[in-house]
Amino acid sequence: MTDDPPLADAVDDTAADIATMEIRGAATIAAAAADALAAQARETAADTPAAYRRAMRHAGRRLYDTRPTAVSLPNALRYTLGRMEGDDVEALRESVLAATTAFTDRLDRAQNDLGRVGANRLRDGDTVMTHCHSTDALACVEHAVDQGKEVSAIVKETRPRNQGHITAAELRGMGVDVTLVVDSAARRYLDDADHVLVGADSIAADGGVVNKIGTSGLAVNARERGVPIMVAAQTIKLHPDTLTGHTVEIEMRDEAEVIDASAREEIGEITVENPAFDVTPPRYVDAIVTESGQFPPESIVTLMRELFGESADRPWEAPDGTNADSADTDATEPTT
Ligand code: RUB
Repeated sequence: MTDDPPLADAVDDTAADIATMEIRGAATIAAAAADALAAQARETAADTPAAYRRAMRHAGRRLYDTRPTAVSLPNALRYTLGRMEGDDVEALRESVLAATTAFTDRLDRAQNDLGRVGANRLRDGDTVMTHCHSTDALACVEHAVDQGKEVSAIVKETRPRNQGHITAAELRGMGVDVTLVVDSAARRYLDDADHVLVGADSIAADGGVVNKIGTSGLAVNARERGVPIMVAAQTIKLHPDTLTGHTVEIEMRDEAEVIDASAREEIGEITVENPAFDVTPPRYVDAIVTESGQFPPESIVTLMRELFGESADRPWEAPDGTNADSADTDATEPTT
């Protein structure tokens, strides 16, 4: 067993910002993780290849341990650390830096490409209902507006953290008319909506969509009202572990986001639960819009297999599958 190698400040800061949601939203988290790994790649002072690989994996684990639900984070680590190769420190460094740059470019391109696909589903004069704040979903509206279509939005505020306010501000920036509603008003306003448009943190092999808590209730209501449900999600949201029977962990957040200390005191002994995400079953989803085109949820598994094969590796773990890192040592290094 060896001591953990030092982390670049950018890794510690990014991990802290993801955990506290200063950095939030699946795509943004993935981009920030790639940037942090690039900083680690540049700054790691390791003088042997094994020490360098250990330092990079340590950074990967620090980032991985922040929030559990958005698979874009492990997929970012998979993409970048999975391309770490070389026989000396400089080659390893170059490979990680090339991978982080390629990953970030790919993210930007994917969002742009899926935005174009999603925009084709929106007609001039349509109204979308949104939940939470999704950069992938907003890319679809932005492209529709760029195509000259007039789009309006009914924006759910999205308790407890009100990410709907971010969505409302960004839509206004695009010149979209916005009506903000409390979450419980959604069903009433669905009659005025032509689409429900949401993003995703993870998509399971069966086409189930993991997104901000409240998405599933919105989808059920929308189906009942006959309003199509469109999920905008680039392929880094596909969760490869679900191919092998794993489920997606739903993050439980602090009760302080739901109720303040004095109200809690006043109410008396209660349990407060604060799940951050829920799962919308595939039967309530009409289309998943990705950079590779749009898919019915049932066929997303084909795309997932193409991209990940049958199983996904975890390059932030040591080669022996543990976090001990003792399995990866240079011949000249002591192993204890
Ligand atoms: C954010 C959320 C977003 C997805 C997709 O939750 O649920 O809908 O992450 O976002 P939180 P994007 O605020 O808890 O991170 O399309 O930007 O990846």
